[in-house]
Amino acid sequence: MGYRIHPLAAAMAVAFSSLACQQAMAQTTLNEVVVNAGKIRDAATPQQIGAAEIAAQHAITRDAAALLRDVPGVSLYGAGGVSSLPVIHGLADDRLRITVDGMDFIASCPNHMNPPMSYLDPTNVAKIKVFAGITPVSVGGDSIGGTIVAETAAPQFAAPGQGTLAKGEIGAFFHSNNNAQGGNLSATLATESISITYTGALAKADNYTAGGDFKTNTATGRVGHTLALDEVGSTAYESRTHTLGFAVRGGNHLVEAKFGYQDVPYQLYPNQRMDMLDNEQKRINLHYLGQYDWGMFDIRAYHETVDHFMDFGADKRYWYSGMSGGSNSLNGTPCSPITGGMAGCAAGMPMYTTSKTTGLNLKADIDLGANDLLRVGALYQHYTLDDWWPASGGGMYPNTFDNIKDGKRDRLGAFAEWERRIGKQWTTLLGARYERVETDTGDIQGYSSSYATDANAFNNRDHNRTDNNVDLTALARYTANNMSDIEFGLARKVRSPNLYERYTWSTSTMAALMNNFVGDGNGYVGNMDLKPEKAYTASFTFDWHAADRNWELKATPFYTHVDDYIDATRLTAFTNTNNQFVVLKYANQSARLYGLDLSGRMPLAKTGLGEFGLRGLMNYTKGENRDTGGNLYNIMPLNGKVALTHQYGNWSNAIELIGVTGKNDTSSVRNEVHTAGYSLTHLRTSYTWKNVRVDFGIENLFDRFYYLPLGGAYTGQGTTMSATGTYSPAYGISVPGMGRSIYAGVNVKF
Ligand SMILES: [Cu+2]
Repeated sequence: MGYRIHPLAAAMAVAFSSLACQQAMAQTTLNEVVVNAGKIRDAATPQQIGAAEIAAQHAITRDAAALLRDVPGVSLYGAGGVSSLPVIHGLADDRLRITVDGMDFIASCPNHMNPPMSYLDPTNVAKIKVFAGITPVSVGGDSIGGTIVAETAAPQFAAPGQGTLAKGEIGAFFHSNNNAQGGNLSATLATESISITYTGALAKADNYTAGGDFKTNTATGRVGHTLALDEVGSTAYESRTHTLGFAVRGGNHLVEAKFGYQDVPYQLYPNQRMDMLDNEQKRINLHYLGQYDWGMFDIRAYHETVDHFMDFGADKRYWYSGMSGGSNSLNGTPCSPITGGMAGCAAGMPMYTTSKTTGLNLKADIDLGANDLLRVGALYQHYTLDDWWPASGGGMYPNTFDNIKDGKRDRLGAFAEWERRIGKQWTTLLGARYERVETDTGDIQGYSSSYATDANAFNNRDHNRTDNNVDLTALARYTANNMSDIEFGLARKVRSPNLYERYTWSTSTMAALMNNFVGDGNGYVGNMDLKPEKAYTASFTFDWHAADRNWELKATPFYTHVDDYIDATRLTAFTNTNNQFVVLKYANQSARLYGLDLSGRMPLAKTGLGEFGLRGLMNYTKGENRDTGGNLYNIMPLNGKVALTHQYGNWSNAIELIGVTGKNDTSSVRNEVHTAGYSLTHLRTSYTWKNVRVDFGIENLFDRFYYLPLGGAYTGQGTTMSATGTYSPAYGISVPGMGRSIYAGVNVKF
């Protein structure tokens, strides 16, 4: 364990802290100019995570999805260190609509290593809205669960008469457990009508260690360095995120151009066979927002390219005795199979993915008098995907393996939504959305003739599929008095299969193991006959609160039935296999999910020593496959969180207690591994002085060992190509959570 702070980051923090005393100039954002306060109280009230909550997380996490962990109803699938997948009420990944500055990104990787939120660093997120219950059709589409709307900062302009606005922010952070460190910088230069902003962030971490010893398998001669007994293999990462924004405003009009570039040189995966060894995203986002007499008009055009590369990372470069003439190093140099098969090392298995996404979103809010608002909009998205694996050793030659070739997924949609206020107590919302989703691929080939049976069967069929999907939402909000609100609604939502679900074709165990975006260690084979998933959801939110929201208590029970839920069935060869990883084929079945979120907060005492308060959260979700009677995969067991908070002047402190019950309702078709219950304690403190914010804390104070309930199966070290666990990884180990970690962060505004 090291405690070294990057000298550059430290120097930058010191240098810029001298600027801390210069107060930021007065400024205005577009919202003050363009948006007048909504005449109608929104029927849907998403959970909103604002700048203050996000700032409090800067020192704690580099994973933008983790900013959602205190949102009722949300949990996270573990993945790479900066790319966990949000889950809302048991539905995750592509089942949610997740937008980043209004753009719909699609994970382009057979393991979904680059989901939408992974393109954001927490330091460049300004606001996140989570629609966990009923999602209005205006923010939904091609999803059956909730919606997450993540936004970077709105452009800032100088106030009238202010001249030039120049401001910025710089920060650095450090975590002791995995030596995670990094920094962020943002700078804005603006006049009253033109604004330019840059934001950048760097983050880097080693493998983390579990609390206490972890059952690692060192029997098979690991190449490179030897994992410590408590080290969790394949959890290191490095990420570099940059955005550059230009904005011009005049009168009631705003035009923006935002450019994004992210490069992730490596992000290792403890629950996948492969590691992400390069991911590059480039994006352009053009936006117009205007206010007219009749309402508001919003148009956005975007283009994104992703270049993704996978192979065995540092902890999976394995030599094993079954290989002819092998050794785990060559003249003392660790094997480097990635760069091309040094003699005696395990062969690498390069895998490439590229995608291009072009989209157009139109939205108009039309005022129909004081009590009625009509929202209409349209969406176009054109997505292309290629996923190929060049010939490599171990029988994977002489041809390139086409996993998805010339893949295409196009969406064309339109919606209309009518929001109405009835008296002082009721707001209602009715909406309908139509989407046409067309998918297609070209013909494919395997590495060799031994893949011919599957390849011919695939190539002999027509691959083009078109779905016509209709979403409907009815939502009402009733304000009984100044202390209670009820929000309730019904929705029908439809999602078309993604390209990997529909078009991955090889039933060979090796290829199937590569196609897995849930991290359960199993292999998956696509199914061209998949139909879209259709979900029917009923949800209520009871919201009791003080008139001034000094205290509040919210309860959200929910129920969703899904027709044609895309679950999976075992290939024949694995029908009776219950003690190893298996190969599954995607299949439409029916499912239901239900549960309850509870959340609340209250003041405890105001004393001479400051103000004390309590915050709490509880989530329960049950997911069932109605065809088999089994459980759905990766459902977060009953869990809760209580935080005792303390505020004294500029000091803010908290003790957080987290309790999670054992995961026993597991998916038997996947041989999903049970995890035991656990509890964790975190200590947090922060001090804010003028423009400086300092954070310090200890996570997992008592260094508890625990397994992540949604972290998937541990395949983070060893010959990770095995289904049986003959070599490491042994079948049946989950991914452990992080042991004790001290964190520190500093942020300076100038
Ligand atoms: Cu990948």
